[in-house]
Amino acid sequence: MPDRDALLTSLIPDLDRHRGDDLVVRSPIDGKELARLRADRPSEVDEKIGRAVFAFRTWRDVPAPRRGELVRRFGEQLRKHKESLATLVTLECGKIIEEGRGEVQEMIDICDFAVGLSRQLYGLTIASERPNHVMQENWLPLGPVAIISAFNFPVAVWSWNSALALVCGDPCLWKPSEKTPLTALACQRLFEDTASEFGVDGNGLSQVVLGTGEQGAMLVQDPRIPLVSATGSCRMGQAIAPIVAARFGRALLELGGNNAIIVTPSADLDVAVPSILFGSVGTAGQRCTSTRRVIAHRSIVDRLFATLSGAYRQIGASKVGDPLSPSTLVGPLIDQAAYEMMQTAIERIRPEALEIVGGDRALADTYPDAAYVHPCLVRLGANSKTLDDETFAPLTYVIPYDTLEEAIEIHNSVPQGLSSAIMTTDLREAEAFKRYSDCGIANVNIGTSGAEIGGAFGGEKETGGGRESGSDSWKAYMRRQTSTTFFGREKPALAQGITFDV
Ligand code: UN1
Repeated sequence: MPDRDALLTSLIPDLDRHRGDDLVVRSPIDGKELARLRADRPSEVDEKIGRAVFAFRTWRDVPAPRRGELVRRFGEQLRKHKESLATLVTLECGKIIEEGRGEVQEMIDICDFAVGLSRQLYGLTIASERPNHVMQENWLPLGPVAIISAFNFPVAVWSWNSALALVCGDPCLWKPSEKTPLTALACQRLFEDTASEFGVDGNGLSQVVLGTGEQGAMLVQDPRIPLVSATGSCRMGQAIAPIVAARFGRALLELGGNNAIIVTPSADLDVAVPSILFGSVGTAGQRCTSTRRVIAHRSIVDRLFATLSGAYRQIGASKVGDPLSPSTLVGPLIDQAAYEMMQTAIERIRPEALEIVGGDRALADTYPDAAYVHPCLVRLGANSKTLDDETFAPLTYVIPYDTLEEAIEIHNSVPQGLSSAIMTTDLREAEAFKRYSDCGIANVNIGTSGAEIGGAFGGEKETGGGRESGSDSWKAYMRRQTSTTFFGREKPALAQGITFDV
């Protein structure tokens, strides 16, 4: 067990500046208090937005590759502090240390990606219909970006946004989850140190706004912020989207998932089972990409359920525990409320369940103030009611199917559309699935969680439609300008062949 105070003061030397009584931060490992912090007052949020607007005026004129250099150096800092930051991630959000390291690695990877991108913010050259005209597309910095992040990826999702926003020329305002503000302060500190060595005011380019929904709402409402990138529940997205739309801002939404894996008769179960287990019980089922449903062909569902339930029992018996211990695979839920939501979901499905494995509280004697659970696997019949809700916990339903069409119909029947997977060795099934899955992510022989940063990340339907991280997601952080230049000496022609002789 690391010395918690020593870890906090080494990563956040100015922690005292943030102390107060508004936010009580507890470690989900044992429910013990880590710190009490002060939330930003409305006037302070306003001031921070003003500072971001001011920083934008100079940052947008710094050449993009130079902006990339700052992000490169930030990536170096992250490499240097990977172990301590990963430990703080584990301490504050409860994911196992191996995944804490993975989360910081994801930050390093997106920094590398953004550095390369800083020399590739390409626009098009478009053929003009008029003689001696050049038409081109320019991608220009957008302005301050608000990043609202969730507890489960307390730092990686911020970095997907901030690394891209910074190379695109946009300062960032970060409102972390009230459950994980310490990791945000640690990242801010590393960023400010990097920025001051680089010779810019890091406190304008990136700022943390501490608080709850109230402070988040101020960012959402403010017309000085052209882009709000928010990760959280569908309910949160439904509240944010109309407010941003009413002021003609852009919202980039990463909301709930209800992800499924289809397992076909041709699947290699040695490939399928580990993917299902990581997706279902990894991160204690608290990823937006976690596997919530396994839709298995009737011919294999008995065998699959037997194998999975054996693994669930084994994990429940010996692999649930302190996430800092290297042998643990399932850490605690974030808090008691998450535990209660899981129990409510289990009670709701119980009348229809053919079999339920796990789901009860674990380690209650050792950690009376924390919420550890035995991961839960529920076997259902073919005609179970639609499982519309995302339960943010290790709770997975196994559902049988007869035809692939039916499997895809069950798969697409939920309101969310984030991640999906099929386990098959049949090329036809794989291609049909990619075509008809309605999700932003559709994997073959890979589970639903654990996406690489290089692809665009996000989903359709109630997941919100946003794409962040890789591919061309950077375009959300810039404004597109079409520019036509006439360089001839003759009288310029009008488009569409119009004559307008005076
Ligand atoms: C999230 O849970 O909000 O694909 C993000 C994954 C991770 C990111 C999850 N790279 O599971």
